[in-house]
Amino acid sequence: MLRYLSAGESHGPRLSVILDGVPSGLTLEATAHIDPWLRRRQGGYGRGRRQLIESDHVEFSGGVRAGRTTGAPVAMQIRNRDWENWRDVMDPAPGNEPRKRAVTEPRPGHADLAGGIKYGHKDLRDVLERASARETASRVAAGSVALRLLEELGMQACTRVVSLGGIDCDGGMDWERLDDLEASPVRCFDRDAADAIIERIDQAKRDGDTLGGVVESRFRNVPIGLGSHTQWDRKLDGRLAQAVMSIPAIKGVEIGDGWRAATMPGSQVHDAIYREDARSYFRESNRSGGLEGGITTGSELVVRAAMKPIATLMRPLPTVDVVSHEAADASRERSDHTAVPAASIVVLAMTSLTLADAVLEKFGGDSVREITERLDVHRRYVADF
Ligand code: EPS
Repeated sequence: MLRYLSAGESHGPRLSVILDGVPSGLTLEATAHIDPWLRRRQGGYGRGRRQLIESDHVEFSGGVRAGRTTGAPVAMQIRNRDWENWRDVMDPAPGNEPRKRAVTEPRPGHADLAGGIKYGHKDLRDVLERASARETASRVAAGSVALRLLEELGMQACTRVVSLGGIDCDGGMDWERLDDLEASPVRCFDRDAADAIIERIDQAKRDGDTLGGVVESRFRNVPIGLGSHTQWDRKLDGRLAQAVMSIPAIKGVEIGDGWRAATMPGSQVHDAIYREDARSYFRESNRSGGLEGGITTGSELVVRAAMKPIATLMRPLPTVDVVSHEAADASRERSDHTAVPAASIVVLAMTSLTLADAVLEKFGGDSVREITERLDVHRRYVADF
């Protein structure tokens, strides 16, 4: 079982990540396998000035020796460079009252008010520092390790933006053009749509507004039989939805045709089954998104997520000051205008964690060697079934 935990505040000294259950013998190098994903998460058109300060990099503090995992928990740290500017505000030592840079005007759409009431904080910074999407850097660090394992076992992943600010930029999936996603400022294949999206982001910036969008993560060469139909909490579609829905600002998760399938007759939704000796079982469509009954079918796993616009508005919505109880403008923190391209990387991280967990559940193994052997046996079994 793969277990992930993180700690750390947006303007604290560092983020701490623990990933427990990583098998031994996995080649793992921060600069080669994790930092590139951290860099991608920091990017994308529409990010704010914070990303000019940060330069995310993972330092291992457990579980890795000489470029290989040992089977012990993988522990990682990511420094917040901005902490130097917040030492006084974030100091854990007693004192420091009245609070510097206290926040008392909750932002509609953020955790500020509900979290403040729940934990009893009138300085809402005690909530927002952890609710901040800075935390998603931890998810990407852990998810990159999970992805490394999936790739070692022969799977391939892709993540991209399919709409932003209401502009569709899907343009269809193309595994041959993954480099184009890296070059795209909004991580999509459709260049014309990308230009229109950039204009819309610039307009939102001028208006003091923010934008949401839809992202998609895919995996191919996924073994048949991950997850299970036998119990509600073992269904892989449910586990993926939980993992993705837990990402800040995600308000919807879709697998395969998702919402569209609800509008179509069954004959146009389900994927007919064929078999040829050379190919075993196969489908000519993949409207299920690679999952039937909570179990992987071997078709591409396709997960989409809808991200709402960021809650910090430079032209703020009305709110109420939690100390004076007077009407106020919601607080304005430096923030992003959109983080949809970044969210695509975070969705990939969370889906990778869930998928790697399901792989370990089915194929077990303390080492990559054991898992590979079991996977080979399984592939032969499927071919003959
Ligand atoms: C965030 C507000 C901004 C974002 C932050 C998420 O931070 P700051 O207030 O320091 O400018 O930059 O995201 C990150 C720091 C990150 O690395 O993604 C928020 O309120 O959620």
